[in-house]
Amino acid sequence: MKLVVQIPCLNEERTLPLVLASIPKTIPGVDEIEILVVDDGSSDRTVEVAREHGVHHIVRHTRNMGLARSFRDGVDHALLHGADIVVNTDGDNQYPQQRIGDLVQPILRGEADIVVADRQTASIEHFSPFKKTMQRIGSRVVNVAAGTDLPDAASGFRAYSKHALIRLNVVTRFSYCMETIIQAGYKRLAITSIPVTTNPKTRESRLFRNIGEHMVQSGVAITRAYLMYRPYVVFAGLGLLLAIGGLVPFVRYAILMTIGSDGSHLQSLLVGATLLMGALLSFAIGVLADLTRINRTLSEDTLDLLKLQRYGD
Ligand SMILES: Nc1nc2c(ncn2[C@@H]2O[C@H](COP(=O)(O)OP(=O)(O)O)[C@@H](O)[C@H]2O)c(=O)[nH]1
Ligand SMILES: [Mg+2]
Repeated sequence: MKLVVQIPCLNEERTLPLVLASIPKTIPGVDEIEILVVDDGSSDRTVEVAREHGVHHIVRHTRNMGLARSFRDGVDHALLHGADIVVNTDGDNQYPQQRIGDLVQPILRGEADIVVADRQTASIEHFSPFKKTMQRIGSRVVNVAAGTDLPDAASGFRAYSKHALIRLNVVTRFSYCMETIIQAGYKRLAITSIPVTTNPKTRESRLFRNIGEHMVQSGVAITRAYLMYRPYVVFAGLGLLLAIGGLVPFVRYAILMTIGSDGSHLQSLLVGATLLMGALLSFAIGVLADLTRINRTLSEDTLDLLKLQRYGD
């Protein structure tokens, strides 16, 4: 059983040593623990610091390619080097690496494919009430979309089994955290969570300048993932709304004509017809999107087989 601890880094020379020092050297049930730093085009001494501390693997991007891409490249490297479990933690020492042993237990016991560390955001002091509320709502939206029940969907401190990593295909540039959960839910991977306490804040977030940006990007990521996996829900829902909205003026027109009311009431017909056309369009797009989804499922099955060949069983 080999565990690779992956740390995506963008200019983390200051905090990386703290992260590395707190990664456990032994974990019951794990034979080998290796550390992988993904340097995403840092301009500071992140890579030198990683080398000085004897990190086993360094994946380097010559320029910044974003967190989702870094996650993918890191996972590819880890699996190629025989990882059975990959734990992801951040380079800013926000997460308690000492808990990695607990994080991997549900996977070792064969009870989970993904374990998400719940930061218990309600009790984090430096989170504003607004951020806490947004965090709760965001997690709920993800849970509804994924059919899961996770308290903290945005947490980046997670363990993934090899099986989960082969099944997951990250495609968006931002917020891969949300995307992976929705995909995992759709692909019926078992996700669970354990509570952890985070370390004091070391610096401001680099991924998001403010909560507004965080919300917009998470919203976009969730919508995209939803459209990718359950497009018919979105388009059939929209089509139904438009159809009902379109039928009302038609019925009104019919009633007014039957009782022989004055005037032509053409506006009703016009509004009704436009809404019904919108409904039809939405249903048609829904069918197309669903066909694309089927195609996507087939390509993903092929990709699974390719990955199994690449990484071995
Ligand atoms: N690969 C990569 N990692 C990044 C990038 N921006 C931030 N990170 C890393 O992602 C992790 C989380 O970033 P952080 O700024 O702490 O965001 P937070 O999750 O909002 O606290 C840290 O390990 C950063 O070094 C980026 O553009 N690319
Ligand atoms: Mg952070």
